Amino acid sequence: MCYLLPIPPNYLIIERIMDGYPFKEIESKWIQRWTEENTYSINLDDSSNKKYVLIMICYPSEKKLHIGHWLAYGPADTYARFKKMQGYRILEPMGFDAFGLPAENYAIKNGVHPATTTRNSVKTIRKQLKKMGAMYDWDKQIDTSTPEYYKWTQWLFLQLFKTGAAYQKRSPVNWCPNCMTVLANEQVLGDGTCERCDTMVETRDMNQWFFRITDFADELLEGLDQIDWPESTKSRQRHWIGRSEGSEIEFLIDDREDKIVTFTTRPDTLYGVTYVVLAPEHKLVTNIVTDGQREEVNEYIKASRLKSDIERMTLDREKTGVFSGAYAINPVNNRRVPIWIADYVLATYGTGAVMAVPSHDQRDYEFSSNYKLPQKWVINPSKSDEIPEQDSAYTAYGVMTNSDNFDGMDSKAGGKAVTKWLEERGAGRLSINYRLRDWSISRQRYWGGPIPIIHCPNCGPVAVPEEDLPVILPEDIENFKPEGTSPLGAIQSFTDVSCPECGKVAKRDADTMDTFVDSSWYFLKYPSVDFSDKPFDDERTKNWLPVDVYVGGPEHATGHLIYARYITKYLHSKGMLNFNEPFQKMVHQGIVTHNGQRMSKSKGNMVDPDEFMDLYGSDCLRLYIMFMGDFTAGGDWSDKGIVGIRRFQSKIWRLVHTWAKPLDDVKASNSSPDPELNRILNHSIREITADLDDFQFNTPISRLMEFYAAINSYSTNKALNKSFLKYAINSFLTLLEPFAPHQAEELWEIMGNDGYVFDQKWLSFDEKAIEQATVTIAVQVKGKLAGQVQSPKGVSEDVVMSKALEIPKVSRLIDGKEIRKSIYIQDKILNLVV
Ligand code: ANZ
Ligand code: ZN
Repeated sequence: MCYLLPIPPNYLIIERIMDGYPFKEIESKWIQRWTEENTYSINLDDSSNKKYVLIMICYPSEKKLHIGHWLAYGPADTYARFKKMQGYRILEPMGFDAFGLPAENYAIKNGVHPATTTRNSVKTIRKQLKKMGAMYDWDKQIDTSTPEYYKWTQWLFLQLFKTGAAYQKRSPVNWCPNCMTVLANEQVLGDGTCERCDTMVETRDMNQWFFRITDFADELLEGLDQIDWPESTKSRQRHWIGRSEGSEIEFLIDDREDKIVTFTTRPDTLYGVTYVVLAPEHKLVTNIVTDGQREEVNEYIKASRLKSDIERMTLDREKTGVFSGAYAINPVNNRRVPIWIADYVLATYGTGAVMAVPSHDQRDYEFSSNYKLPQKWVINPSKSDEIPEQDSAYTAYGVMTNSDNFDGMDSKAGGKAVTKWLEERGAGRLSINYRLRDWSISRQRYWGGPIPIIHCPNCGPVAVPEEDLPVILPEDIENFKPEGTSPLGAIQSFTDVSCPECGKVAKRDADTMDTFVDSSWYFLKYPSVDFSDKPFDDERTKNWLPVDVYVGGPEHATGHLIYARYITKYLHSKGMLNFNEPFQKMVHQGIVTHNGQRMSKSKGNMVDPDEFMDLYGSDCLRLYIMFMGDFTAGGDWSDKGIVGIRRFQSKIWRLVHTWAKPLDDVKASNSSPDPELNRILNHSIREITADLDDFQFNTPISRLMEFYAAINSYSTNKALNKSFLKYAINSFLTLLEPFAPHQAEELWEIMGNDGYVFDQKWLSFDEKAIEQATVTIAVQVKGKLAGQVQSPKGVSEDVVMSKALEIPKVSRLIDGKEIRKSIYIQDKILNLVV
C-alpha cells in the first residue's frame, strides 16, 4: 500500500509511549487517511447486497454535540461497520435538521441571526462527528435549511396541496404563548405543556395549514403489523391513532327543532343516561342556551378557550361545567335529561357531544358527583339484581339491567341490539372514530421553509409554480423575533407579489413549515443527493429504499415516526414510491440519565463528550458507552469505568507491540490450533456476531476482553505455535474493528498486514471447535457418581478438582473429611477417596 503522507514509523511511536496508548496521534492519523482516501464514500449506482443503515438526522439545537448524540451514533456505527465487514454495501449517511424552534430560540437568546448560529453549529458538530470516526459518507450529507433541500420540501407541500391533502382551515389550534407559535398535537405533552419550553399551551382560533394524515389512519394502523419495530412504539402509535368503534346516538332537543348527535362506545348504557354534555365549542351551544344561563355559559366558554385539548383530556383534572338551561330526550325511553356544557368533552373528537352515564363512566361519575346530578345503574357484573353503593363508575361489560326489553342481555351483544333498534328508528348508527387529527404544519416563526402559496384576492390560495421554487427564506432581515404572526409578514419584498394565475396584486403566505415536514422525507433524499433537478430519483429510490435499519430515540414514536410513515404512504398512493413503509426495522437507544435524572441543560447535569474525547479518545469513549450498559435499555451515566476500558486498550496495544516484530516472518495460520484458544476464538466470533445482530454491544466487549486474556495467556506458553498466535491476534483485531476502528486499523498495520482491517471479511466460526474442545468429566466420591464438571479439553487436575469441590453433592459426600487420594483420568473421570 502506498500513502501520500509521511507517517511516523509505528515502532517509533510505540517506543516513545511504552505502556500508554498514544490515541491522539493514532486517531487523527486514521481520520486524516480515511478523509484523504475517501474510504467511506459509496458509489450508489451499485446497490447489490445493499443495507441502508440510518441514524436519525442530527438536530443542531445547540452549539455542539452532547453525550446523547454519542450514545446513539457510536453503537449505530459499530453495527454498520459490522454489517459492512459481513459483505453488505452500507449506506450510512448523516445530515442536519437545521431549521426549527430550538435552533431559532438559541439564536434569539444570543441576539444572533439563526442562519449564523445554525451554520456555525453545523460546522462545529460536523467537525466533532468526523472525530468520532464513524463511517458516514459525507458526500451525501443533507442540511434541511439550505435552499437546495427546502426547495423539495416545498415541492412536497405542493404535491399535497394540488391533491387536496394540504388544506387551510380556520380552527382552534394549540398555541404556545412563549414560543409564539402554533404547535401540532404531537408537540404538546401529556400534561398540556409545550414540548419545547414547558409553557402551558392554549387554544386559539386561527387559519392554519393542515396535512390530511387522517386519510391514512387505517393504513397507518395496518402497516404496523408488517414492520419490525419495538412493540412499545407500535402500541404508542396505535393508541395515538386511536381507532374506536362505537355508535352515534341522536337526542332530540326538547322544545327545539334541533338534535344532538352523541358518539359512544357503550350503547348498552343508553338507559343509564342522566344528562347530555356538549363541548363548549359545539355549534349548538348558542342556539340552545336559555336566557337565564347565557351569561354564565359565555364566561365558561371564555375560560375553557385558553386550555388545550390535551390538558382538557387529562383524567385527574377537576371536571367543571355549566347547565345550558335546555333539555334533551333520550331516544330509547323518551326521558328528559338536562344538557350541560363541560370542557372534559372535546369539540374535536367524535361529534363533540356525549351522552353521560355516571354509573358506568368515570369522568361522568366525577362530574355528576360535583354537580349533584343523578346516577342510574344499568350494567350488572352478573345476573344478580343488587344495586351496589357506588364510589366510582363500574366500567366493565356485564348484564343489562333497568333497560326495559334489553334486561338480562349480555351487554356487548346488548349494545349491538340497542344500536340496531335505534337504526330502525333513524336515531342511531354504527360509527368509527379516530383520535388522530390532521397534522397542523404552519408555524408563525421565521426559521423554517416558507410555505409556497400565494394568496390572491381573486383566485384564493394559489400554488407557487414549481419552476419558481424554491421560495427563498430572506436572510438579510433584522427582526426575526416571533410576535404572534410570522416575521416574514412584515417584509414587503417577500410578501408582495403578483398572482401566478391572474397577475393581480397578491401576497405570499408568510408562515413557515414545521421542521417535522423537513424530516418527514429526508431519508428519500440521501441516496439521491446528487440529483438537484428532482427530490429523489426513481431508480436510486427503488434500489436503496426502504431504510433497512433505523436507529433513534423512542420519543419520536408519535411525532416524526408517524409523519414519515404518512408521507411515505402518501407518495406511494400517488405512484411515486414502490414501498409504503419507510423503515423496515427500528431500534431505539435507551434513555441515559445522569445521577438518576434526564440530562438537560437546565438541570446542569449534561455530560460533555469533548472532555472525554480529549482525555481518552474517540475509540475509548465509544467502547465505554457500549460497555456501560444495554443499548436499548439505557441507564445512568457514570464515568467510573472508563479508566478500565482505557487500560484494556493499553493492554491490547502492548500485546501487539510485543509480538509484531517476533511474528514478522511468521505466516498466520489455524491449521494446527491450540484447542483451548481456538475454542475461545470461535466462541467469541459466534457470540459477538449474534449479539451485534441483536444490537447488543456490552456483552461483545466482555467477549473481546476474554479473548484478549486468552491470547495473552497463550502467548506465555513455551510450546507456542507462532502461526496460530498470529492468526489469533489478527482475528482479534478483525473483531475489534467495529468497536474501536482507529486502534484496530493501527494495530492491523503494525502487525504488518496488508490493506485495511475494515476491508477484512467478518469471521465465521466453527461450531465443532467450540464443542469438541469442551469435555464433561465425571466426578466420583467413594466410587459413587457425585457430579460432572464441564471443562475445556486438556484441563489440569487442579482445575477439575477445584470445580468439583464447588458441587454441593460432592462436598456433602466428602462431609468435611480429608481427601486421601485422587485419581484423575485426563478429560474423563476424577475419583476421590476420603
Ligand atoms: C357513553 C358512555 C358510557 C361512554 C360508558 C363510555 C362509558 P374512546 O374509547 O376514546 O373512543 N366521548 C365521546 N366523545 C367524546 C368527546 N368529544 N370528548 C370526550 N369524551 C368523549 O371513548 C369513547 C367514549 O368517550 C364515549 O363513550 C363517550 O363516553 C366519550 F359507560 O359514551 B361514552
Ligand atoms: Zn413553547
